Amino acid sequence: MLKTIRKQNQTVSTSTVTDRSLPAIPWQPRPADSIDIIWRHDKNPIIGRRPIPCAQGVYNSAVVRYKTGYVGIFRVDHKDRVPRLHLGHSHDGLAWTIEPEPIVLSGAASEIRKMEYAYDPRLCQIEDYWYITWCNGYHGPTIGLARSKDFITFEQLENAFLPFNRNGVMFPRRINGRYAMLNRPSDNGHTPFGDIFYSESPDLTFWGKHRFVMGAGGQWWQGVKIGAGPTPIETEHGWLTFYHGVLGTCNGFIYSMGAALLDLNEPWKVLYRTNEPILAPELSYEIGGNVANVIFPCACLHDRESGKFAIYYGAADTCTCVAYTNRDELIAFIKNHSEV
Ligand code: BMA
Repeated sequence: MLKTIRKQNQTVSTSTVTDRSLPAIPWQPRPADSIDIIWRHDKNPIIGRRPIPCAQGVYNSAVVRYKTGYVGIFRVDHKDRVPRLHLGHSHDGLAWTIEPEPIVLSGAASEIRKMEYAYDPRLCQIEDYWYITWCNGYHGPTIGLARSKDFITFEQLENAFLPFNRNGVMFPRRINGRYAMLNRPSDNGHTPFGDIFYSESPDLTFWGKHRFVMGAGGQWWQGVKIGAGPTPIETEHGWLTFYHGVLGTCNGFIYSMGAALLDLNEPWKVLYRTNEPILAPELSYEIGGNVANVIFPCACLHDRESGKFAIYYGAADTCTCVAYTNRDELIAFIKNHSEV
C-alpha cells in the first residue's frame, strides 16, 4: 500500500535502510488490566536524571534504529541548567550510554555556529541523511537543523526559521518534491499560545509556503498550545502525528499527548485529531520532577510488519520514558475519538 501511495505522489523513497535489517523495537505486550490505548514500559523511566555527571535531567529526546542497534540525540540539561545535545548509543533501545560531552556540529556560517542552548531534538531519516531538528538558541528560540550520515560527524545547516519558533519536526520524505516541516511559532518565554504550522523548502535553506495545520483550543487539555512530537509516520490513513497538548491551570501548565492523522499529499489538512489525550501525566515520575506534570513525546519507533509502536517521551522535564501501542488500534482510536 505504501508503494502505491508513493507512486500517486510521484515520490520515490531512496532510503537504503529497510526495517528488515534493523533490530526489533523495544516492546512489552499490553498488560491485562490496561484500559487505555497506550501503556507504559514497566521499568520507566529508562533514563534517570543523572546518567552522566554533568546532567541535571535527560528528557524530550530523539531515538532511532541505526545499523544493528540504536542511536539517540538526547536533551541533557547541564548543572548550569542550560540544555545541550548529547549523542547516545544502545543495543536494545532501553539501556543507553550517553556521551559525556555535547555533540560537535561543523560547517555552519560563523554567525549561526554558536548555539546559546539546544533542546527538544527530533531525528528524521530522509534519503541518505539523518536530520536533527531542535530548538536552537539564536537570539531566542528557533529551529536548528543539522545532518549526519554516520552519527560521527554532524553538519550544521541554516536555522530554518526566524525566532521565535519551537517544535520543528521534519517529514521523512519530500512531499510534492519539497522537504517539509511542522513547526510552532512562539514567543521568547513559556509561550501561552501556540498552533502547529507546515512549511516547505526546496533546498533546506529557504523555507516558505507556510500553512496552518491545527490550533490549540477545543478541549481544555489542549486549550493553551500544541506542538508536534515525533517524526510523522506514513500510513495508508494519512500521516500519523503525535503531538503535545497543554492545559492551563492555576498551578501552571499540564502537558499531555494527543495524536492526529494528516493528509498524505497536503499535510496541512487534518483528517482526524483526538478529542482526549492518549497519555496524560499520572505516575510519580510524570507528575513530579524539575517541571511537574509534563509528558513530552519526541520519538516513535515503528515496526511496519507488526504495527508495534514504541514512543519515547520526556517526563516532568527530568527523565526519559517509553510507552507502547499498536498502529491499527491507535488509528481506529483516533478515528473514533476525533473532534474533526
Ligand atoms: C516547553 C519546552 C519543553 C518542556 C516544556 C515543559 O516550552 O521548553 O522542553 O518540556 O516546556 O516545561
